[in-house]
Amino acid sequence: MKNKKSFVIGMCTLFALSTTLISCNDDSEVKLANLNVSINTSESFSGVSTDNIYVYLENTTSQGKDSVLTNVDGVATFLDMAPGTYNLSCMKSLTAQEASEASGYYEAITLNGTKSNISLFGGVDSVDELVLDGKPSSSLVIKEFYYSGANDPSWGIMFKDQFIEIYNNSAEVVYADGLYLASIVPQRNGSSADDVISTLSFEEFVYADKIAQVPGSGTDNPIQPGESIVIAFDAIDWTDNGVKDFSVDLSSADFELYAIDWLESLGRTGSTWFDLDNADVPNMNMVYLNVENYGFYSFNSTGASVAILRCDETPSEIITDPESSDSNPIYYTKLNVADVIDGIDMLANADAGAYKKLPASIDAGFNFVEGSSYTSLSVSRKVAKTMTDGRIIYQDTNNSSEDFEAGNVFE
Ligand SMILES: [Ca+2]
Ligand SMILES: [Ca+2]
Repeated sequence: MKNKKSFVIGMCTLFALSTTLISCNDDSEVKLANLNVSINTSESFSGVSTDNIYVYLENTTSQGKDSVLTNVDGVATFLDMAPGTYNLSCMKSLTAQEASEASGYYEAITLNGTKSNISLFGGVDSVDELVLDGKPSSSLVIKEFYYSGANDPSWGIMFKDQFIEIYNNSAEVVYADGLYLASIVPQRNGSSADDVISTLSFEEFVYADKIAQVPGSGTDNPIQPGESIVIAFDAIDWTDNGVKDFSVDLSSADFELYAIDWLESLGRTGSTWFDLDNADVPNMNMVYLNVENYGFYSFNSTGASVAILRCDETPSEIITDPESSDSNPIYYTKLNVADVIDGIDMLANADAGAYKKLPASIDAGFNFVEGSSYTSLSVSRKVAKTMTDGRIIYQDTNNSSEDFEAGNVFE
């Protein structure tokens, strides 16, 4: 901070009303001002350290700027400032780890605190406050994923009750319109002794065998902060036939995965046994199914990886699985890792890490449910923080080993 000694002003009449000023002679010396600025954090970032942060004080007339570091109590003290009007500001950059510990949002973020047009009066010690806050861009997260299928002894449900829940983890409205939901492959996940580890590179691209898209023109499907949407494979009340201890009621799902009409429009055939259509639940727009006939958009019940994405153009680049045979080629659509908003690797068991198909930038770990398929177990994201208004922020460290836990889907 500059060392301010005195501030002489000719227009002393400006300050004539201040009782703290000394008498006003031709070259009178105007008393200077002191200011203590306390830095606090918004509720979202409570716990972030406020010491050793530069606080800037800018004179709105001269644009002269001073800066002072906060002490261990988060207070910056400006001494001997000229009376006048000032703008206050401070900022602090958090690493992804620091942001995660404070807020639950795992991404590097810059917090800012500003206040405009504060007045300093000569001879008066003032106090003020700045609140550090920031808006994370990570907004939609996979909150719950149920791929395993129902532990239903009658085998009436199988995996028809699969669903995924996508949650708005931010403080802003997010529109689901146009969001892509991709089943990430290869499906080999360590559940079979015949599974081979893929030779595909998962750094820049990931690969899908099924892609669907949330319908809408941009603002038709708002997700409020702390709210979510459920996308069901078959939007049926699966608890209806005395099987409520095994499954869930999906009849009020927000969207449904239904492929038959789309397949038939392409001259292909769907599956009326597995793929049901609740007329009251809007259908996702089908984009890609790698099975020519009798296909449907479900998830692999022995362990499924999934991603949500936003893409500038509809993904359309097809590749062949290098581990598939010439006589029975398996096709995938290539997706840019940079387009992925959230994704999780759910594999067969604790020993299946070699079958990961998402890069560490999206999911540094993996998770699973005990027993693999037909367990009535889903994986759910852990709670990171509950705001005073009740809004929950879910833990998102881009590591499903840490962020998710398995539990009964019907509880
Ligand atoms: Ca369906
Ligand atoms: Ca429907």
